[in-house]
Amino acid sequence: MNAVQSGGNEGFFAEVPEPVPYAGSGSPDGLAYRVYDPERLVGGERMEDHLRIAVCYWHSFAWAGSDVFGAGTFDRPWLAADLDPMEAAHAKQDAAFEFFEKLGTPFFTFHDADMAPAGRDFAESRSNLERMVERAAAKMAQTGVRLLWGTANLFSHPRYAAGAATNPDPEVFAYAAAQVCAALDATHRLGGENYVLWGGREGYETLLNTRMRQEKDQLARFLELVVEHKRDIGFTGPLLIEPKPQEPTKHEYDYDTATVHGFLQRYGLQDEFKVNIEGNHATLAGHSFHHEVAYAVEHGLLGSIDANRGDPQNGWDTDQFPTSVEELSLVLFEILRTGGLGSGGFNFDTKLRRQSMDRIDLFHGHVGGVDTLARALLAAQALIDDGALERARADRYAGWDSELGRSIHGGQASLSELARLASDEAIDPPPSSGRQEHLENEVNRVLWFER
Ligand code: XLS
Ligand code: NI
Ligand code: NI
Repeated sequence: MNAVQSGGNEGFFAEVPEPVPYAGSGSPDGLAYRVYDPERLVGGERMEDHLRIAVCYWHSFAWAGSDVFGAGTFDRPWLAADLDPMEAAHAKQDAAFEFFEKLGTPFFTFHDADMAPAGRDFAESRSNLERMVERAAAKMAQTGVRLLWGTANLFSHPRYAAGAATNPDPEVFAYAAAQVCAALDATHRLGGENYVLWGGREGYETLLNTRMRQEKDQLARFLELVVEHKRDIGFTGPLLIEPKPQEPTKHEYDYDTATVHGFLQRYGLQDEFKVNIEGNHATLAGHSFHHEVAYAVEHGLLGSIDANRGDPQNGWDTDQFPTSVEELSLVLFEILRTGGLGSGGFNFDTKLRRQSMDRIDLFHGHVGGVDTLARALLAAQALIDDGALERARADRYAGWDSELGRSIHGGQASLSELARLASDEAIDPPPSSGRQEHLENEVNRVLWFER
């Protein structure tokens, strides 16, 4: 049986004949959801609508499990080297949509290069993409699967070794612009709800050959062009920047959410972009996932989430499936506090380990990740309903509602008046406990005993 035939009548995932069901907490079946029940209401909203889960095309269908030391290990017949590139792209798309449908989650995400093979020149690449996008549109109509976001791969091809928008050569900038133009058109055609820009190689390897200021000006100009094109074609979804501190470059300009925020403000782009926060990128930047999401929420920048995790003993982007309810509960707590993800979602930007070579492992990874998110959602809603954290925060800052607090914010109190107050009234505020351990216990009370 050749590779493409193996996706024939039985499909590529014949071991999973039916969509993964919700079977409840007692189920010993590894291919059933124990927590994720799309219809279950949480805080008045369906679980599926809260989480808006997406499967990514790249790690799951376009990667054969290679690493820098060795070749691919995965059983992925649609990636066989001897296939005709368009035929392989069709088989890959068949496998992807069969998987999306059987997993039963509502969305997917893709890069241009994941879906369609490169042609001999840009025009041929674009036409390959257009053909694959039409085919995807038919599959979406058939299965009901929707597009959370699209993006352009501006990092794999050797032309992008020195960056795309930040390349010293303006022809590379032009090529990248052409690619984003086509990828944004494709996203729009497929009814995508957001468009993502991850600047993997927008950074530097060495400062010895780099004009940082010029490169950032180029990046800002590139983003302006994307905004203009979005308006021209009538795409209404948010544009999202995905921060990451390094890898593949030694230093990425979009280091973390706060850096992206400052960059956007400096170039007057703060109303045009939000962020797509990835768990493993947060920890690479020396932050917690919770920190990055809280920063975005508090500054009105939260767009969407790439749900994954790193390995605490490794210093790189291992992109593992999330397994920590504790970590994700706090992430979801911040998201629920702000009223939800809007048009964003939880995208599984996740890779199997290289030894997980069977096709069925793709199900195990995703089913576990989805259940972890679902469990965390229940815990987060319980934390909101419980109110202990919110009450403690309100108490801690209550002084700012006093006359003094209001006069400081209102601009009535000058530095010298505050000095006078401190001396005339001999104010001597006592230090007060932050109650950290107590609050940690309160979180665990909810995580452990919430039903
Ligand atoms: C890589 C990024 C990438 C983006 C999309 O580290 O996470 O996968 O999500 O280009
Ligand atoms: Ni990502
Ligand atoms: Ni990543």
